[in-house]
Amino acid sequence: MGKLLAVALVGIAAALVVERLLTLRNRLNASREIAPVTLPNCQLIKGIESGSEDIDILPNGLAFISSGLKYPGIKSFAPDKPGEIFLMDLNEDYPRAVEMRISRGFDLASFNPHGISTYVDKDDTVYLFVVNHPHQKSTVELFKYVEDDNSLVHLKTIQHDLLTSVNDVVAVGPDSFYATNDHYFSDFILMFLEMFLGLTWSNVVYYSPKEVKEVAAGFYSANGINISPDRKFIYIADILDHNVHVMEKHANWNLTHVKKLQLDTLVDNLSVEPSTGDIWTGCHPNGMKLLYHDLENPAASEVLRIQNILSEEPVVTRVYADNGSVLQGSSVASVYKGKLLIGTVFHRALYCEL
Ligand SMILES: [Ca+2]
Ligand SMILES: [Ca+2]
Repeated sequence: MGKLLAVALVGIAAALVVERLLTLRNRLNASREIAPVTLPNCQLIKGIESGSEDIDILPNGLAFISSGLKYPGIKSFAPDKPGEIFLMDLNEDYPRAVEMRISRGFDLASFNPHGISTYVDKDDTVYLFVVNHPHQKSTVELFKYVEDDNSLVHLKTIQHDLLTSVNDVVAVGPDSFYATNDHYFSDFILMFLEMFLGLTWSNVVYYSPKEVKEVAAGFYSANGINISPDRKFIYIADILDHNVHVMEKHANWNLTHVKKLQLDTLVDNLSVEPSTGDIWTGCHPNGMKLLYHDLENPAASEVLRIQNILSEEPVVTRVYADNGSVLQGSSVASVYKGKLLIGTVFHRALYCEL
């Protein structure tokens, strides 16, 4: 009887592991292949060789690009090189990416930039918020942009017990923001276990110097976050649940659920086009290829434009799709006056004229 029970328990455990593996394969869209969607006027951006995970464009056409992310379990083409911020002026006829100088007093050697967000204050001061992972920790670095010499002055490093595994931020003031934690755990093994077990412990946190609080929870993995042009709604991508959540922002900074738009791809960062309110996303059609980097079978890229997300029938358009032969692992897409920038987690960046 004892042996029978042991065999039964082993059988149940094995069945549970197989069930979890199959569920994880679905969460990663592991069997999806994509049909290409090409754009006629695109070129790879010179000088960006090891990632352009997030891109934020100011209303005047200056694009900030974070580059050189080192993230547990994900490929890096420059594992020993510190990360960088590039600047591109999209008003130029042939925009170039220029590496920005960062002021002294900031530890550049451990700079590992991830999600970014800009904020233009009433006095026109431009602030840049950068998620940083020095030594695999999570901080948010606050910089001031100095136009005269295209440099960034480091103002402060923000660390908090609720900011554990930060992926992206959206600034809502000169020193306040919402942040997504893509996992509950920050340790690599525990992060993988969290994903394997399909736990929904990922959340969104509001941060200001006076108050820090969780404002949304229950995500498989909250990733990109952004705000509507009227600043009433917050958009959050759940990368492992293949959707975009719309949440209403309240006077006390709490968020309440409005709706969720289901897609068929792993949605990474979200950009909002100021003039139309359209959401542009960089997506991973197949997350397995992103996790298991193989040059013979690289991670693909996919850009979606979501129009009228608040309406009964939002319109989702696949603007660009590539099997990785041109661009691997797209994580962001952002537009300015008919010009599209597509960034990637660890690969290059693409500039297109629409
Ligand atoms: Ca961002
Ligand atoms: Ca991201």
